[in-house]
Amino acid sequence: MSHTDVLKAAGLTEAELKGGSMAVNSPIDGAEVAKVRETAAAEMPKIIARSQEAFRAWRQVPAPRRGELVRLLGEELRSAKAELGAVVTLEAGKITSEGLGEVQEMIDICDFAVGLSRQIYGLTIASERPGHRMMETWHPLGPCAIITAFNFPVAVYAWNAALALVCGDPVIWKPSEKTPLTALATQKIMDRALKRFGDAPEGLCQLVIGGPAIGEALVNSKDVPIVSATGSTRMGGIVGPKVSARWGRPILELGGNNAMIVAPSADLDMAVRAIVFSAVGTAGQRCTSLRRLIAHNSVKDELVAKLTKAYATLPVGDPRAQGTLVGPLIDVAAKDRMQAMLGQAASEGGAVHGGKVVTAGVPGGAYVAPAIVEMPSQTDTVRTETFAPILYVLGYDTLEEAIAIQNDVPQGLSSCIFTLNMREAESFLSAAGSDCGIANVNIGPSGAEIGGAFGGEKETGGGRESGSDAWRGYMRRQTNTINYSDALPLAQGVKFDI
Ligand code: UN1
Repeated sequence: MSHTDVLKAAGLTEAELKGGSMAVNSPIDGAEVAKVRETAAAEMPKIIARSQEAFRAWRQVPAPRRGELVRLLGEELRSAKAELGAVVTLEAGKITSEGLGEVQEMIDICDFAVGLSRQIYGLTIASERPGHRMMETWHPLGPCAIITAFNFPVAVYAWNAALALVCGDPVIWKPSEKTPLTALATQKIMDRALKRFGDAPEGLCQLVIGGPAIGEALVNSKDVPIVSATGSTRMGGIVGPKVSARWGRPILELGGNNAMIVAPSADLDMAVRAIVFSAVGTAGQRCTSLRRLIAHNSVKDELVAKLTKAYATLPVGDPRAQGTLVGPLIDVAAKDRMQAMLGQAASEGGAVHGGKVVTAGVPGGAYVAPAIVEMPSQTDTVRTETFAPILYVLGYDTLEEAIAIQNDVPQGLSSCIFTLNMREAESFLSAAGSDCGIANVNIGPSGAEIGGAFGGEKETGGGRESGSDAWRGYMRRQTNTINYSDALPLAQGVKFDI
């Protein structure tokens, strides 16, 4: 199928594809596939006002009824899965299975949110005063801006939108400038769900397309109490303080520098499979991609030998072709950055295996062979997140040392250990173990299910999205004390008789 056919199958019209000035290129071949209309910065106040108006109506709709909209969205996503997955592949360069997996992640979070819409529970708390009862109630908070990155162009939107909507918050979505087409296609799916729902307020789910000026309008507006932003630590370092300075609530999911510790008892064959998926899947462009391998010195050489062998046969190429495991990088700049970082690692004493630019047998675009780099120590290059398939390998002798290396980076998203030793596994998960938001045993650091809270510490930004009780970030908590007695006792035994 041609690019245009893929886009048309997802419902995008000629006017949407040609009606603007913002060029969209496919990483598959670098070709320009559309020129979409940008939202003007001057339109933003009206868009935000519309969202506020939608909020006033939506917050009064019972949560289970709000869940019905998300249930319909899940249904619509199920029937559009193949078409939307293909747009993800076209625009983000993911292999077919990962493009479909991303849509499945949207469906999963919709299912989760539908259940949640009947489980927005608060506590009942024992009061110290006779004839009193305490409880807490969770209320909608207001418009939620969702700023997403190119690498998960639709799943991360769905994590936020599905929760925000059942929590009673309208959404305004600003996708990456690199992936507006998946956003337009998703918005059409959402519009179908809204139509079937019937009486959702206008402006409940809005999409804005463009660059920093649009994002800034959302970040700076007091009428947007929640700003959920996914992207680089640099971006989060600007967005977070600005939102906090106006007393808004930032939910940040920023850079990761995810590691795997491979202990002497590890099942090496299983570790190899986990390493290859998490280090080269999505061409190393997941926030959760494996970037550092910390292997016990007794198994390191054997592991590197197995890995270099596996890497040598990895099918790199057109992500639409059956059998391809490594698609393109998002653009030429990403490829250049990868090459520069490999040069830097080599100058710090790294032994580089693979990592070359691939030009033969690919349809254009920026394709690379994944790299393994054996490093003498954890240098600043290793501590830097490079959004490309580079796997740095370090050795260790004691678990304590391995955990110290694992934690000695600015980011704190995902981590894992491969071991069959229970003491090691539990130490890794303990308070003195991994300092990341995600820590796994005998599973790689990427490919998390939606049921857990997703996010990380330190420069990863501290936000939590997706499952568990991440929904609380989209609501305000109200503590209620109710007096059903005929007296007015004061707490803490204070006397104040008049
Ligand atoms: C991201 O890279 O921003 O755990 C999200 C994973 C996916 C989500 C990644 N479920 O790899």
